[in-house]
Amino acid sequence: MELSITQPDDWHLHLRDGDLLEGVIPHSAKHFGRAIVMPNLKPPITTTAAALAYRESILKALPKDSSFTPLMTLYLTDMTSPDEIKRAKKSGAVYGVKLYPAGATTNSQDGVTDLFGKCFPVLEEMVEQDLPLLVHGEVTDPNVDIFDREKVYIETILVPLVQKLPQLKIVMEHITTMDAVKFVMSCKEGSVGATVTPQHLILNRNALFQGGLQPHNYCLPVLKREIHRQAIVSAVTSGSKRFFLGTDSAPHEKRKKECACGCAGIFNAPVALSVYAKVFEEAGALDKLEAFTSFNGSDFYGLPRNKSKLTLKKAPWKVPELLSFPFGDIVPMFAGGTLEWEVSLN
Ligand code: OTD
Ligand code: ZN
Ligand code: ZN
Repeated sequence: MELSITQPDDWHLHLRDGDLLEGVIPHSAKHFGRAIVMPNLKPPITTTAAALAYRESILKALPKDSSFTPLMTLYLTDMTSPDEIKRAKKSGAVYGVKLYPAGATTNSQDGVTDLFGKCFPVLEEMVEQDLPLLVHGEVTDPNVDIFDREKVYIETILVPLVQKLPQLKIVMEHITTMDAVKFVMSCKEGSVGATVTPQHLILNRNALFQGGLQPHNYCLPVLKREIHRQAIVSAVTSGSKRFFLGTDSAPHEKRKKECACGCAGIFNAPVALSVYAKVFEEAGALDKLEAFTSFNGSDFYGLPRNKSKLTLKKAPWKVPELLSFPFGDIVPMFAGGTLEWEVSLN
């Protein structure tokens, strides 16, 4: 069996910088036409000038024949100014502003502490400039159970935000719960969308502990119960335009995952399309796959769909155990496993 689909885009990607960038970027550029590049570097990409410089280094790191296009984002802080939003839009290179609640995930310590206060003028300017807010939707209160942090964020931040600023375009990133599905479905189509990762579609929280602690399945937001996984599978395979592909591929060196205080993040770029295809096939919804991978995201962002095609072949292939780079090793998602859909490039 073969499926020919319009080339997909990745609407949520961590490309890192330096050696790591050079090592991982070919894996995204091979399959995806464009990607929304997350700004959680050290230091974070908080200005348009920094986003433009980062964009240059991404372009430099690309394989020679690649036409991959990075779509840049700004990292929102309590200090971001409305003028910075104007500059971002004017640059033509920035496509969204990323909201990390301070402390919610990797390199989020400079994130937002006062969204409805200090950040409000910036949000109003984003409406003006038609720049979407990309949200890591989890509360950071240590008293809230880690499995409830998305639900509580929706109730305490997203519902009031949509009420206060209904014109603001929002992407709820990497949704993991039925609560998030319900929230997105309750909003106006085209104004609130969501990205969905391969791991949250195919794994539930048991995968963190199967046969022993599994650090390579640890990411944030953390994997959830099976009922939540089923809810997001139903959402993406329903054909709704509100949900689109965002891998959240987040590479860390093996030694930083396999240690006493392992980093959060799953490097899924090499396997993402195979996993999405498997999920849609198992749901009997292969006819809905292309809209999810290749139409819904660009339509939401108001960008043209890709013109080129890519073929998915139903053929088993072995995921490498390890990817070795001059700086160290990275363990990909499903390392050493066999996947059933192979990407073949036209
Ligand atoms: N989650 N790891 C990272 C980011 C994401 O919240 C995220 O988007 C990372 O390493 O940058 C992770 O587990
Ligand atoms: Zn996030
Ligand atoms: Zn991410």
